[in-house]
Amino acid sequence: MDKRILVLGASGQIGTELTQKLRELYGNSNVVASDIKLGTFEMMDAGPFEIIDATDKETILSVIKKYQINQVYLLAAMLSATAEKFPQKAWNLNMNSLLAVLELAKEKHIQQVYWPSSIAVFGPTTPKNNTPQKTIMEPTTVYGISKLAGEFWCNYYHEKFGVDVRSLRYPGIISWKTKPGGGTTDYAVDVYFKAVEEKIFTCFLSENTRLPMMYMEDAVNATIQLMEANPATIKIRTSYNLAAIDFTPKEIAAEIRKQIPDFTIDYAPDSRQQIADSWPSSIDDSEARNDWNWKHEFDLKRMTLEMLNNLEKK
Ligand code: AKB
Repeated sequence: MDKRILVLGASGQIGTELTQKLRELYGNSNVVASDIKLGTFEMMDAGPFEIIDATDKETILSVIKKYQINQVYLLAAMLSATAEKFPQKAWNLNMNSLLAVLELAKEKHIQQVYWPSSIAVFGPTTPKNNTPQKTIMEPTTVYGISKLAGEFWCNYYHEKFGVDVRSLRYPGIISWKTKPGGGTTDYAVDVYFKAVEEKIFTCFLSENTRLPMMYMEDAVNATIQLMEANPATIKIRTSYNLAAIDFTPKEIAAEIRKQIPDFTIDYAPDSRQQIADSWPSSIDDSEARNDWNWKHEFDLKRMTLEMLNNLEKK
């Protein structure tokens, strides 16, 4: 079957690069980008673009029909720090968009769904190091609660209605093309931008806060690999643990200093510290590695070189 893809939330941090990669792989005209507002010139120029509110099932359906879409990547979401400010709005966006797309899949308008979960599904009572796939999950953020509920909705639609929905628990994602917005792991992107622009960075997390992270290229590859995998190999229909690297603000600063020796960092932890403290430090993703052969390519050193080289050119 030819892939005809709709990306909801295509202008976000992951959406931007995932859309670009999907267009490279499956052809520009087969990948419809959409967001609640207009996208960048590059995105709208390269292929079809539609304005869609991801919670509006009828509009999604009309676009599915217009382009004969068979796969939806749902990336619209409110991230952890913003969700704490707007809990109701976050719940509505994160849940209603997912339920709309799962219903469309159940009604057989589309054949496959991708939906991202997050390390935010874990909480302060979860084992912190090498967090297993199946463990105590008691999230204390609105975002984490919505992701955990979403995971079980995915599993429910799969078990009950045979919906082919696939999901990954992303760690913090780091990229130089599009900045994230409203997350707790965002410092790990900001630090590179500030290192190149001003050689100084004030970090909103404390120096020894260790969090799981991943370079964007690995995240995009993992996503597409999961969606391409033979359904028989997908044994988890909630969401897969996914990991690459983990580090602290102090460690990323030391790595940056190898390239920019006069870079300095100081620390002014804010409300996001509490969110970070409730999340794992590292993740055990052996199920993903065993079931569909996931492996990451970027370590901290390689990612730092890529980030700094690209930002300097930019
Ligand atoms: C956030 O910080 O909210 C996100 C996430 C880990 O899901 N980057």
